[in-house]
Amino acid sequence: MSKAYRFSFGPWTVSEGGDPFGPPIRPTVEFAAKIKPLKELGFDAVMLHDDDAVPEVDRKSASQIESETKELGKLLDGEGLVTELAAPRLWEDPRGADGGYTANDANVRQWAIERTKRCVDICRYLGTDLLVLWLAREGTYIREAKNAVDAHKHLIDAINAILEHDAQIRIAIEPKPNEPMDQAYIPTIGHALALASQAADPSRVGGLIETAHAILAGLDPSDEMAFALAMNKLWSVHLNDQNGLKFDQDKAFGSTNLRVAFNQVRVLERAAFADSGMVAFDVKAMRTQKAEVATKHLANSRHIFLALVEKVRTFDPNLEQQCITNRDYEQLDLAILEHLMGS
Ligand code: 3MF
Ligand code: MG
Repeated sequence: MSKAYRFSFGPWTVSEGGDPFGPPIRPTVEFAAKIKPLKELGFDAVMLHDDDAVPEVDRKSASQIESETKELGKLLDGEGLVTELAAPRLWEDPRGADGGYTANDANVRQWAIERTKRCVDICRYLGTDLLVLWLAREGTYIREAKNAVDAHKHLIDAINAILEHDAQIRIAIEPKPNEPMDQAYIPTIGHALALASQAADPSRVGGLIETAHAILAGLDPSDEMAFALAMNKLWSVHLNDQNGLKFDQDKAFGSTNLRVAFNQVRVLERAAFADSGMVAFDVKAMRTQKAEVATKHLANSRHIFLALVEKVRTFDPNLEQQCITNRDYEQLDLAILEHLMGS
């Protein structure tokens, strides 16, 4: 029997509702107020960006980073929360306009690595060994802007510098095929794990799969997860939903396609993912949602996840085996649909 699922929360998922066509519509919630209701909502851990932990992290001394991070650690402790992971937010800094690790400017590449080392230190002070790299601007708007072969080598150099900085740190690459860039360099988990295999210590480089990112790549998220699981490289998940090929919607888990959600839960459940990893929801409240109820997307995602765990556990294994033995996948298809509909 696998352990109970543990859920992790990113403060950016409680947001003000701004979009490219309209300003924020809900007031900003301070970090401490965001994490306050988490336990009640059934969350166990937080995911942080480096500048959530230490604002203006680039301008702080090593000792300031240590003391500010440890202060945050106490706040989290007080709420009974642990830190799942931290991630360097390179994409919001003007220096990272052309990417960080793959920027054409060598000084920018150096800055990106130095800032990431600070994030590794933050991980250590918060008691986690997991650093996530979402390679936001590591790509191009036009192919001619960068030498793509060099860019991939720069990514390996950056990974090696991070690994060398701390002998314990593990890097989970979060692939995404586009947005903000027209084309990102590491669009799928296959790309991420190929990169991992070239690192100085491949055992410390793995992946994080986000539902919407896989769908944007035209792939099935459960198969992306299965690929990583087969290689013991699925170190976290960002569950959400996505209605086709458009901007990254970060809809509540299961909102668009319950069957695709079921299959993600099924692959995690069958691999006993709960024994080693946490489940996070990278979800966004609809812009229409009023401030008082702007955490429902998180609570609802967790609710649907747990309901689907039950659906996975209660699907008749004999019926499944019979259909597979008879190669009667039409029957299997119907049985799954009926099970999901509760009929
Ligand atoms: C973007 C994302 C990011 C990452 C986050 C964690 C802001 O599409 O998914 O969310 O998940 O930066 O590292
Ligand atoms: Mg994500």
